[in-house]
Amino acid sequence: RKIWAFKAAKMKCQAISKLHQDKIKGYMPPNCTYTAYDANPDLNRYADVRCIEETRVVLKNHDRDYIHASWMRMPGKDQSTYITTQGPLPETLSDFWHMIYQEKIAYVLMLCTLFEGGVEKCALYYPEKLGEVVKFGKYEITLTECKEEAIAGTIWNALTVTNTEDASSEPLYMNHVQVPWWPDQLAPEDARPMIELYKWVKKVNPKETPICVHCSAGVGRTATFVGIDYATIRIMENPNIEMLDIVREMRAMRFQAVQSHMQFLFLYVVLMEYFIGEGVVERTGRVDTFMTQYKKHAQKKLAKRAAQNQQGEKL
Ligand code: PTR
Ligand code: PTR
Repeated sequence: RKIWAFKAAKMKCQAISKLHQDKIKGYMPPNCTYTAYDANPDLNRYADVRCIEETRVVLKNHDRDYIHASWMRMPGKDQSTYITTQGPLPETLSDFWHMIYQEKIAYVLMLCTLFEGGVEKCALYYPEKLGEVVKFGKYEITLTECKEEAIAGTIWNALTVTNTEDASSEPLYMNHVQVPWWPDQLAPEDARPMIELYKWVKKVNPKETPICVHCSAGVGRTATFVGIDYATIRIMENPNIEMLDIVREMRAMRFQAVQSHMQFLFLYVVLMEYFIGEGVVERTGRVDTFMTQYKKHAQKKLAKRAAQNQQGEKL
């Protein structure tokens, strides 16, 4: 089934156009409110990245019920569910672990590094050495195994989380997978490692438990990754759907999902590569041209960012 050949050709012009970019920039769905976000400024990493009330993850039996985290449910039956969240702050470390324990998360995907360009993007919330134990609130987290077979340039560790205040409670065995090669507001030049990671996550994570994905704000990189799953399902349902509409739908679940134009382009490229791999889209000349243009654009932006980061680290 060549579902997407037509769309792939059409989108080349659309995706790059300024008009298209402006349509998505700053788009906020109507009917979303931000009550708990507004009430907890100290628990939000960024003053301009809100947390939607209607989809927020509510903490139970904890000091407070708020964390800057949103449910992203994939459309249709029997699909994965994601929790998308900001990189924990020193103030929210025990909230983060409470959420992981409460929702029995088996995989946490970290799409950022602790520091980027000399600026802190995420608090250290996990042990870094084999056997090391860290404690946040009532949760003790132990690094039990550094996995060797990590894929797509990721760092994969196994952690055990125990609730020290309840001796009868089960420990939680979970995996922490870090992608250290994706700078914020930008996107990788090559779609293939992302697809590899996406397929792997789909394979290893049981659907009964949500997958927790975070970066720094938890909106740009995070929702672009979750967007692979979401958009794949929506396009298979309706090959004529517009990517703009897909992003708008995602933004009703997570504020500023797929934050920048470059991430929007990247999502296109990932989907095309994915569908080409699945044999449902043809690699036509137009598709190739688009991919090549994207790559050049990405390389330029990434090189600029690397130079800025070097500058930042020197200061
Ligand atoms: N206004 C902040 C900034 O641009 O620095 C907020 C922000 C930070 C927004 C990072 C998005 C960011 O990207 P990500 O969601 O991928 O961490
Ligand atoms: N601060 C910008 C924003 O308003 O979201 C971040 C941004 C970064 C926007 C990159 C767009 C970007 O990509 P491009 O310049 O390729 O459109």
